[in-house]
Amino acid sequence: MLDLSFPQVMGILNVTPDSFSDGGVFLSAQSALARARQMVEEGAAIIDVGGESTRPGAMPVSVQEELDRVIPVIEAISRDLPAFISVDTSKPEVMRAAVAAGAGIINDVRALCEPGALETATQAGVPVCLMHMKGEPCTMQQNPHYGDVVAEVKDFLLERVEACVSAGMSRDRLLIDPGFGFGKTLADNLRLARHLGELAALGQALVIGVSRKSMIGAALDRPVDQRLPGGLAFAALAVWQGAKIIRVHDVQATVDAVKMVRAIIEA
Ligand code: YH5
Repeated sequence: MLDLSFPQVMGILNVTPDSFSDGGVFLSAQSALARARQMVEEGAAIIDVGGESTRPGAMPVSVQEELDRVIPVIEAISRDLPAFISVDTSKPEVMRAAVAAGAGIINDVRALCEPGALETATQAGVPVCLMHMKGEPCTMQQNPHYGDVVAEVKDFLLERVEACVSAGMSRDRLLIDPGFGFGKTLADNLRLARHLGELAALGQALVIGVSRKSMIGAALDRPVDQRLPGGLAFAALAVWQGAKIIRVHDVQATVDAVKMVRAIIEA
């Protein structure tokens, strides 16, 4: 199992043609593998392979399309690289095939809420990251509203953890993620960031993903290619508050930031 006694970096591997952060360049399994290899060399412990775009306004992808995108890449990474593989999907069919192909973590932005997902993930027997999202990717940024965002996210994640445990999953294999940018205003995201310690205190390994997201753009007024310093500051403060997995595009810089914070924590 993945060692989470100290924080680890998860490298994002988009295999979507419409993913503008990676320019849609990593479409073939070979170039995806090359990108994964680079992220492992830079210190990523986990490679998160995703074939569905969950950016605001993104369109749904068919099961077959998603399988065609992610399975060859997971097989290649599993064969060639010393890394854990997570599969960023909400579809039971993709979860099943991905785990058979070598994925060791299911990362579901819909927290196993899709029909059949909870049963499939339980059967698969691998750790699962449960993420909070309000609404669906196509509508989630249309006027999101919360009473107390920290309490709502916490209650949702606890409810999903209990649903997984009731289904037969072991509690120590459940990771939680507040879902930065998923149906949240900038103020909501900042409040969550300020209170990450409360989520870490729930006892499940805490995952966060803010890399290059609009919330950094909005906080700093920076375009997508100038959000790394903001992302590093965010990662450092997340690790300080107990986050165990940081999901990013920029692995090397984030590994250094995480190592620096770790050195201070262990001083
Ligand atoms: C996450 O937070 N996010 S996909 C818009 C961007 C940049 C990046 C430029 N999957 C998460 O990465 N899984 C995604 O604007 C995730 N946590 C977990 N566990 C969205 C993404 C992105 C979106």
